[in-house]
Parts: sequence; structure tokens; C-alpha cells
Amino acid sequence: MKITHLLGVLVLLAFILSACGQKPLLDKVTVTPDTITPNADGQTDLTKITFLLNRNAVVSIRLYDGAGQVYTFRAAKPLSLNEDPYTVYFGGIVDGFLLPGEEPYDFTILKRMLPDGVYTWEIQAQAANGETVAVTGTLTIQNADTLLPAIRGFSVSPKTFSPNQDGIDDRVRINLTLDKDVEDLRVYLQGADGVMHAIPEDEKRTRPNTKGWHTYDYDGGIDAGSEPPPDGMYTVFAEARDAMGQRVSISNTLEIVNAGLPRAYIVNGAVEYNVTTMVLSDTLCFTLTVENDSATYIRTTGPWPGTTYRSDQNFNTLGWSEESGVFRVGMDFDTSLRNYPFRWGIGQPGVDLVQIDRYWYLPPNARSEVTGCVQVVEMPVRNPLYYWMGLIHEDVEIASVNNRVDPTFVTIWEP
Ligand SMILES: [Ca+2]
Ligand SMILES: [Ca+2]
Repeated sequence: MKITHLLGVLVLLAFILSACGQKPLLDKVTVTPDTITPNADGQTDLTKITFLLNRNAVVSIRLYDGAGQVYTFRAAKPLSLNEDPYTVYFGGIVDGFLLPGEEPYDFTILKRMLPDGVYTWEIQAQAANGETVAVTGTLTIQNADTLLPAIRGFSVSPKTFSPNQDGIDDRVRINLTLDKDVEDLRVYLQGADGVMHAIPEDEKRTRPNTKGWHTYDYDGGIDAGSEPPPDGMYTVFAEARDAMGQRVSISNTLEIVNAGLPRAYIVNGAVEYNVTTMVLSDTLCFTLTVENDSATYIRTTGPWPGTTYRSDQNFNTLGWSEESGVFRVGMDFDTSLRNYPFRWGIGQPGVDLVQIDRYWYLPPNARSEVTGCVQVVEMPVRNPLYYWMGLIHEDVEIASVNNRVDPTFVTIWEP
């Protein structure tokens, strides 16, 4: 390298170094206006903060009240040097705090409005070499809307629920009351996996986001055909944010057990009948297999397989009325007066079925053989006629695949 060339490089280097040394780390700091009225009326609700960063630095923005109490607007955060100034708007909202003498609330204050007063703001920048610069000024806050978007009376009931459409603890009721109209109110469930499950509001009761009582009816999404969240401990969060940006959060626990979308079928849609021709007072019997094709326990009730009905009886007269959420096998026929008057449980207690609390369930992925008979004691209105089977999810549905399964044409003779 030639001497002149080297000198040129050295001169250039010196020029760059001196230029760097002259540029302040934090430059051109402005905060305008210096008085704000943060009440979401659109008039001087915000002040505009701008500053120029000439080197990478960790930057924080804080405020101090007359008593020296510190409030955080922006916690220390690394920012890169930038040709253009940084801009941020401040509307009186800082990280949650309690006023002198104020008792803690049931809810957590995440963001809160500063009360009216004169504050000192401080923008601080710290470079990687330890150089620290702070610029300060004064900001007056007037007519601040400091009413918190408080959430009161937050309740989750029951504390354990089993979203599986078995009619037992399938739903959770969540209630809360808001102190004021808000910009946003949301309730969600979060488990160990961090996934958030939104809980929609029952909007028929109260207009969304308005002051007053709000209620949520949660079924784990199952009535809409979704798989519910898996078993485990969850936290139910409610969060409210008002027009200024004040935010509060409250939480409660909820345990999910035996969750799952129940699905069951008559295997192959096939039924074995004992006769196609019979004499009045004979019995018509069936045999079929039920499969629980889901990951949840499915509930059932009696009368148990093997039970024989007389054709002038039905499940009610045998003392086994409908129960919301149970699965039962049913027999129906042309001209019958009610839907599936003859019904049987989908397995034998203690054999195919297991007991949970007071109820009997077919376990996940299990099969059971179901038999039953009807003694035909009266001549049907139509003869010959069809008999068929179904698998009924009482008060929920009869899936089309489980309705009118394997009809058989039966002729009945007078004796
Ligand atoms: Ca205002
Ligand atoms: Ca349940």
C-alpha cells in the first residue's frame, strides 16, 4: 500500500471516529404537547414523544410524580440506531400500580391511568459500552379518566367439568360484572400447553362490552362438533380494556375430565333378528354390536340387554325414562306411536360397562353385544310391517348412520 493511500485511510478513520464522538447517544428529544387530558374524547388525549438514537441502546421511558414515585411507560428495551427518530404516543397509561393507601383488588391491574398531576418524564438510553444518557421534562395530566374497567364477581361453575355430552357437568357457567363500558372484554381458557381457547359470550343477555353483567356458557366447543380441550387443569382468564387502554385481568381454575366428542355405531349397520314370520304372542329378538368409536366414555342406562318388552309397554312403563346424554339401542316399527318405544342399555353393568360416580359407561374404543326381545301381544295396524333398530343419543341426536338401521320385514299370523 502506498504511503499517500495509507494516510488517506487514516484521515478518513479519524474523521469517522470524531464524528461518532460528537453525536450524542440520545438526540432531538421532543414531547408535545406538554399537557394532556386523557379521557378518550379525542381532544389532547395523547402526547407525541420522539427521539433519535445514534447508537444501539437499551431505552426506557418513565414518569415520576411529585412524591418521587416512579411509573413505567416503556420498560427497558433494546433499540437499534436509526436515521429517523423513534415516535411513540403517550396517553397517561403506565404499568399497573396501586395508589397510596389503596388495597389490592381481586383483579390484577395490568395497565392504569395516571391521576391528574404534574409529572417528570425521563427517557433513558444505555449503550453497550455502559454510556448512559437521560433526558427529562415535565408533563401535566388533566381530566384523566381514571375509573378502572374493573371486573367484579368473577365466577366459574362447576369447578370440574366433563365436556362429553353425557348430560353430567357438560357445561360451565362463567359470570362477571363490568364497572364501565370497555373497548374489549374477552374470556378464555388456557392450559399447560399455552393454547388459548376463546369462550364466546352469551350475547342474548347483555350487549357486548357494556357496563354490567356478562355471562358465558361454555361446552368445550363440543355442541358445534369440535373436539374439546384435553383433560387437565386450566386457568380461565377474563380481561377487560377500556378506551384509554387501562387493562385488568382476573383468573380462576377449571379442571377438565373425561373430555371428548362421543361417537358410537352399530357395527357394520348389521342386526340379527330371530324370525321373519311369527304368530301373535311370539317374541321378536335382535342381536347387534355397539362400538364406542371415540376417546371418551359414553353413558348409558337400562333396561339392560336381555330385557323382554311386551308390545303394549315402552321404556317409560318399565321405569326407564329418557335421560339427557345417555346412549341406548332402540327398536321401532311402522305405525309406532312414539320414536323408538323399546330401548335397551348398550351393555351389561359390570361386564361391558364401568361405573363412574352413579352412572354406567362403555369405555373408549370398547364393543359390546346387545340383545333384546319384544313380545308382540297385539296385532299391529299394518301387517306385514318393518321393524328396525337405532342407536339414540338421548336429547342430543340420532346420527343418521344410527337411525333406521337394518330394517326387517316381519309377517305376523293370528294364532
Ligand atoms: Ca381529552
Ligand atoms: Ca359430562
